[in-house]
Amino acid sequence: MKALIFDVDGTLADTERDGHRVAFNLAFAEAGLDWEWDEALYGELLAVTGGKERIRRFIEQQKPQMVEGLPEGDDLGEWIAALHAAKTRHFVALLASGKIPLRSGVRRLLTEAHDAGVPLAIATTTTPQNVSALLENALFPGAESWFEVIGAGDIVPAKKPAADIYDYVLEQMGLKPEQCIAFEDSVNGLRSSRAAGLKTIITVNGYTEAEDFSRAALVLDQMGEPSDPCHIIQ
Ligand code: XBP
Ligand code: MG
Repeated sequence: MKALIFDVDGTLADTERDGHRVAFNLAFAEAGLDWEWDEALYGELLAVTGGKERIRRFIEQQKPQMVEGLPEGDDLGEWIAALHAAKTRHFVALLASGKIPLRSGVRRLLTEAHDAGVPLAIATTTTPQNVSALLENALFPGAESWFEVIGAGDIVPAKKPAADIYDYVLEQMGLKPEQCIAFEDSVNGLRSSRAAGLKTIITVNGYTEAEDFSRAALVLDQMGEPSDPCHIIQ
């Protein structure tokens, strides 16, 4: 085994419900939009990976009067990008406040792998700024140096469930999929890692526990600690 490759959101930390979702709503309020993504709606919108793509999908689903006055065409793309940049600023601030801890067993597993000299990498849809802020604040300052490659966000043309981000990480590390294991939390993530040929371990969370993980090598409730062990779901 030549490397462990980790997804970020939902895998390293439970970032969606109380992190990204809250940051989106703060950015909407700041922009004077009367949009509010509650927990249920956000759970549906999570089917779309990528924050900019998720905002666009929301706009496409709205009745005309909810989105009247928004720019059209390329201007809409720029408007969404600016709104998403504001959301990222709010999310980074949430991480800096220490509000979002690593999930159970993640620090233990990363530390054991690092100490055993097993290379680590990240393959995520979220933005690089968010990865840096999570590692700095929830793991330890300078933790980015533990990861040989951090593949994040717009670095690839197609986001998960496309294989692109995992293919990118494998290519950057000069490794074959059969030499690595991927860690994910969602069916979109599993589709991506499997499309790249990677054996995948899933740790489910509130938003993903009902999804179809039949193509995973192992499905757990968490990575777990000796005092709070994981349970094998599948
Ligand atoms: C999950 C995603 C991301 C986050 C929001 O990424 O799909 O879009 O929900 O982050 P992963 P951004 O599970 O692959 O880590 O707004 O920065 O996209
Ligand atoms: Mg995820």
